[in-house]
Amino acid sequence: MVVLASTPAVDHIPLLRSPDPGDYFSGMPVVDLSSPGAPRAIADACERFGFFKLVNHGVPADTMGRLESEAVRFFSLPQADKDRSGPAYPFGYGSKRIGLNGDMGWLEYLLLAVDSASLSGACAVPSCALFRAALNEYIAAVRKVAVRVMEAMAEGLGIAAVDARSGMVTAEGSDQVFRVNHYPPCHALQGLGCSATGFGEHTGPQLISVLRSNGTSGLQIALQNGQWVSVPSDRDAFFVNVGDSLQVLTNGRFKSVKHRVVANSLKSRVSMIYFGGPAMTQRIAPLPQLLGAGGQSLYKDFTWGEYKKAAYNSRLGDSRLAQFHR
Ligand code: GA4
Repeated sequence: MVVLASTPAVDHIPLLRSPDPGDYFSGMPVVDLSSPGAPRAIADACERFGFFKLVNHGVPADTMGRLESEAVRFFSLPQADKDRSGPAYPFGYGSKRIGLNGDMGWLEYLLLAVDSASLSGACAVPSCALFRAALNEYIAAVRKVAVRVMEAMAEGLGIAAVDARSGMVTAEGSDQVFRVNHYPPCHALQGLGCSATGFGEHTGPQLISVLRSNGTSGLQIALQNGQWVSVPSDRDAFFVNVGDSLQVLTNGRFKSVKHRVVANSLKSRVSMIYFGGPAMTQRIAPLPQLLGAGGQSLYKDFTWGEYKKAAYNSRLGDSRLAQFHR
């Protein structure tokens, strides 16, 4: 019998306790981006959870729906066709293997480079014109949302947007990444009380991430007391995460939130995530306005390029910020 090294089975994937209805997070902060209270609500959620749900964000349902259908169509292609869009690193199609150091999850995905407002011209994946068009339309829209959210964060912290570098994610040479994930149902574990890990626990290295899913649940976040809670899914909303770099910019005031995805045993989950990172040479250090009385940064100085390199040398679940703590 020939065992293909490129198709690890579920026994290579770490397991998690299956979520039950009691795990649903009842305290989810929901921010209406069109409301005057949004900046304060965003800053408050980022301090308490590093995470919030965003509604009234202005991205048309069509833009979200088109990308979802194109992604479903892509992931339904024969495996050999999808593999032609691989490997995942630096950019392209990947399956089950996450990062470069042996992490595995019950998913397949596309990891894509974003250039100014759209997919990088240098990245030929995906080759389908309709999928590329849907991606570009969605990315341009979600990127605007990311900038509005960063501006609101600054306002909520009482800092002028220009000083808070909310433009970092759109600055010349900014390092933006987009990922489309497909978590197939893991039928093999149905009824066993455990589930396959879709994407293992981690914090995002970037400034922020903006996620949307098809409405199949699976996303969990860790509260500050370490308790894992399930995020009730909502296909019309975005879910915003604070990343490690934003935690540093705010000198620890905003919390980079640990999160993970549990694969469903019955339904497919599709998610699309925009990761806003700064330019490689950008220095990541606390904003002077947030240094407080002592004026001390909690972190050693580093550039985004240095942090990203350290991230790719780490395992998914490692605490990447720990090595930059003073
Ligand atoms: C987590 C956030 C983004 O999905 C990502 C991931 C990246 C990858 O999948 O290649 C990483 C992971 C993420 C953090 C640590 C490293 C890098 C896998 C991994 C083990 C695209 C990113 O930028 O960092």
